[in-house]
Amino acid sequence: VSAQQYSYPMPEYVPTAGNLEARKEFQNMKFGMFIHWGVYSVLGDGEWVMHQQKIKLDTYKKLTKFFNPQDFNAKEWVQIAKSAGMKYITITSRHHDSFSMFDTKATDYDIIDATRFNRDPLKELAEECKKEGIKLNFYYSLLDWAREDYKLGKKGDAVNWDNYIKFMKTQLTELLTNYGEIGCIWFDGHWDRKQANWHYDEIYSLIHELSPNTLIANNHHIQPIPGEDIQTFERDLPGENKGGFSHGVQISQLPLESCATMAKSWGFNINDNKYKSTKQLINFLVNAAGKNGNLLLNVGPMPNGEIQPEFVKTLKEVGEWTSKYGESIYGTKGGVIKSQDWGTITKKDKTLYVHILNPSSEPYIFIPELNEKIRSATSFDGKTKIKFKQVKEGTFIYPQKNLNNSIDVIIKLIIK
Ligand code: JFZ
Repeated sequence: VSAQQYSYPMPEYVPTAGNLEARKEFQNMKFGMFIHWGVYSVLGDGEWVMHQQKIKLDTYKKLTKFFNPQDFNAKEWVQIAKSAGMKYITITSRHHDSFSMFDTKATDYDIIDATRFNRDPLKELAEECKKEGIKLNFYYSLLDWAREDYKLGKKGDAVNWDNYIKFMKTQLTELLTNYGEIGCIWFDGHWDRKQANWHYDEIYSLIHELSPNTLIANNHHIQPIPGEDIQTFERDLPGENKGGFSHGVQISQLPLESCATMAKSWGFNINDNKYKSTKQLINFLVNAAGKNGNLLLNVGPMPNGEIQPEFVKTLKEVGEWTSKYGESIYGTKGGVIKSQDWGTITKKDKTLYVHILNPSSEPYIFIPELNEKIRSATSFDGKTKIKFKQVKEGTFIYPQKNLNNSIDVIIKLIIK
């Protein structure tokens, strides 16, 4: 299979100056928190539970009666994200199950009308994020398991498609007018109807007209479509296709973002204990930065509204690392070299940060094709000089043993 393209014309898109600036800001942030939270969280079996357990809509709707997340506290979530070193939050406003996690007039199947919780968590998050300088983004599903107007008719035709598109436009307008400035709308579900006309021309231009600096991402696993501002990679580093979703997809000139889970599941899953270690997650963050991409790292809060303690603990450890070594991540650029067995490089102005994630058994590491003249090589804190040798083919670095750090040995190179 190769990457499938959309089959309808899209108008050329000229991003505004503000949008281009927002893209830069987005790239500099490097690290965000993804949040999958909805009525599915009640069952503790991931966000696909309705589909996977073949739960009928009427039955599934009963979950709204048990969804009363009294322990939800926007302040706590934002603090957890912030102290991990995350600069933005992307939360599910409406997932495939069709349930809206915000106050919407477009349907009654939403958190205000259908639960006794009677609070709008997106509003509370928006206010808290604004206070704390965290950007807020909304995930929005194109795919829908509940709405009549999404369903196909007997002949496999979309009977009421225009109505569905109109519904989405109404909701997107709400999301972009009632919650302050939104960093990004993050679409997902395109892959459910690859040949459908999603009317991206209308949807994207609506978003860019309402809020030109809001970036558009779409987890569609094909080449970016005109109108998009970010290219996403699911469970994957840009260009790797380890997730198996993006076969044949080329890295574009757009800002790049990888999304990944802390365990296996996106939505809360009570049996999921395949927790990634702190070291694995930092590896992912560093490798994404080395490829000029962001990491959007997911948590699936519990039905009571809390983020599970295992995640909180790991994120705290990630935060200890980012607070010490963040200089080598935030605001850097990648793409200096291809990833090496030992690690990767990030760059800021005249400084190269050599990230040795897997120390070699040799007393040196080799950086191929690094020919820029190096003026100095030191440990991350600048206190220890590091030996290096530049040859035609690249640069040898001889890190001392005592720099050993079980996560990432960072060597600073100052180039001319
Ligand atoms: C999608 C969602 O289905 C999932 O629930 C989560 O929100 C994730 C971030 O994005 O994951 C996908 C995307 C594509 C496929 C499967 C799951 N696919 O193409 O089979």
